[in-house]
Amino acid sequence: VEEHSLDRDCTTLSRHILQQLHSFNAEAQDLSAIMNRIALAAKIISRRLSRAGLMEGALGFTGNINVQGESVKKMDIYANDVFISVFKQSGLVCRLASEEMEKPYYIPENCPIGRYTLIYDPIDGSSNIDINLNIGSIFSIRKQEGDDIDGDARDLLQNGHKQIAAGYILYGPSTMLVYSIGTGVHSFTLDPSLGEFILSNENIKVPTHGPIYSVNEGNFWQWEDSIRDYIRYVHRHEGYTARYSGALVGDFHRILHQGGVFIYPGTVKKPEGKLRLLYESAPLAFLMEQAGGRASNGNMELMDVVPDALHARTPLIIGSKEDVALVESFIQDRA
Ligand code: AHM
Ligand code: MG
Repeated sequence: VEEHSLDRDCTTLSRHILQQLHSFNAEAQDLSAIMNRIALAAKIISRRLSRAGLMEGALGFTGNINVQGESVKKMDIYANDVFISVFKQSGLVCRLASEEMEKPYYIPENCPIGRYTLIYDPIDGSSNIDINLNIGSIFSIRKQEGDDIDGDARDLLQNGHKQIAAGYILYGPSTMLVYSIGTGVHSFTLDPSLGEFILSNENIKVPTHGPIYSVNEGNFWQWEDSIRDYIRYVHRHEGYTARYSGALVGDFHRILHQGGVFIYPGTVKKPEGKLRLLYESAPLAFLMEQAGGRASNGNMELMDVVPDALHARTPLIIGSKEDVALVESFIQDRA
């Protein structure tokens, strides 16, 4: 027993990444170093969140409106800055693009050596921050293509297959980090006493069908008929249960383990839905496919969607294969 628990404590995120890489070329080393920095960001954000309710001025709004037209919270900015800080002087990441920044942020001392771009949503589920409910961070890593001399980062406007790694951090009762570098999906739990992420589940596979449907039904009046048809179907059949937390990362995490589908369709007010392709939908699509599930925008595979702007939005249907296909069949029926 003693030996077993020691082995467990030693299966840290950094060791795991090296095991997954199977090689020691330059890219493998870069990727492992990048993931270690992300893990540090996760620890710093997690530390602040666990005390935010006790700290003067950690919670609440900044009074500013971001590029999305949403009110910015202090934790959004804090978390955004943490990701920038951990990559300073790393020589790894030259550009960072996030929900909270209109344009990519360049770390001059890392350019042009840093050939990678980190695209992230520093706090996903911002409405949960001030009430101490689960929130997350989402990240995606892409290789910079071309020189980006104009600083317009046009090479980021490509499909989800360009991601070389993706993952999220879930700040819940414990802090978890879930990642994929294209070799399955693996989850880690932060042991605060060790300050390390320790392996929880390797090669997570999503069930092909599950009971969860996760959607903001308050938008029912704003949906197209096809989505209403699907929800009516669910209401009339046994075996479904609704779960919607207001934080995509949490809802996704549940579906990853229990199966089912998360849907954020287009609405009257937001025809492309709410979620952003590059730092919300595409990274989670990468993970869901790696776990044996699917992601779609209703008409095509989500991984094939090419954004026309850094902050482009897309409808999202993601989860178990059969459940995603069922939603799509209602869309096809109305097409
Ligand atoms: P955020 O990154 O600004 O918090 O927005 C994304 C969040 C998702 O986590 C969540 O699924 C969705 O927005 C909830 O939106 P709504 O309140 O419209 O249902
Ligand atoms: Mg956000």
